[in-house]
Amino acid sequence: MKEEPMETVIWNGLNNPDLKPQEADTVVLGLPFDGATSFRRGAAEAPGRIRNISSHIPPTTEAGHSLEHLHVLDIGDLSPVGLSQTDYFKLIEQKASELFEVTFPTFIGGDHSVTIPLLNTAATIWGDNLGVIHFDAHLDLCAELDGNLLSHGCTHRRVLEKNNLPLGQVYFIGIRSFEIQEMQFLEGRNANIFTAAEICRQGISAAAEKVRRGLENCKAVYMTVDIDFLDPAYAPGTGTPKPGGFSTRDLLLFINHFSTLPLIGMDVVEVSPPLDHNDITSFAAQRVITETWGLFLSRR
Ligand SMILES: [Mn+2]
Repeated sequence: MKEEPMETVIWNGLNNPDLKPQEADTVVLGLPFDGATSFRRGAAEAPGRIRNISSHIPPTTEAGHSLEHLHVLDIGDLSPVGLSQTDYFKLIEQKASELFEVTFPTFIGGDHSVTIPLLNTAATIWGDNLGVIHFDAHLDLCAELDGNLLSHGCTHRRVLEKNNLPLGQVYFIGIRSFEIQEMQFLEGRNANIFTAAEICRQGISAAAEKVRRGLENCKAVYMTVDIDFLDPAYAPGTGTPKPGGFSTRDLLLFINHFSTLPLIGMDVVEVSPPLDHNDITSFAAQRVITETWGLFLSRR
């Protein structure tokens, strides 16, 4: 039996390596960096693993819609080897800027620090027209963590202080962990924080509708999915799991609810294959990515 080359079977058989980025509905870029974690590593292996398992999944959504019309281009990984974190992030900004200009980029981390250059780039392009959906157990609003200003716990703090992205346009969904310094930062500030407990009380649809209404006037919305938004039962393979989270079904319900928002790009971060069991976490990430494509890109 003749084996298909790997690059054409990944992404549910949708990847077309002959496309130019501007011809693609989405360009996939792996960011295999896990040097800014506060606890356990392994997220650098996520892009390769998620790509790999994507090869056997049919090009359809869970609602039974075909994705075969989508033009997907996976340009591989942007390697951090030999670079300082600062230099690597400059490289990410450069690449992200090219991609945001011509397509819908799908970034695969990596730890959540890689979202710092991604959001900086998006905020530079869209300014205060940008809204952000942040699925996460954590706020990532630390001033520093373990002495690292570019830690995966500092993502939004760095973006907020550098650019003109207002705190009120970031929606923090699924939060169930607070650092003391984050609570101090939030004193006297209005942040859109939807805690896991509050979402459970309200129900997913009611909470999602509040987020959707809050973002409906934004001209561009970026979605960052830290896989630890999910309960460790649904995503055991992650560096800083936090019990009391959500099912994969809940996450897909949320994303479905946002399908009318002008999504301009996404990332999925913090999947750590060495900490995973039977690829549960990588499969969840893969599903989130292709369901998001089905919901948002099919209309383009
Ligand atoms: Mn997190």
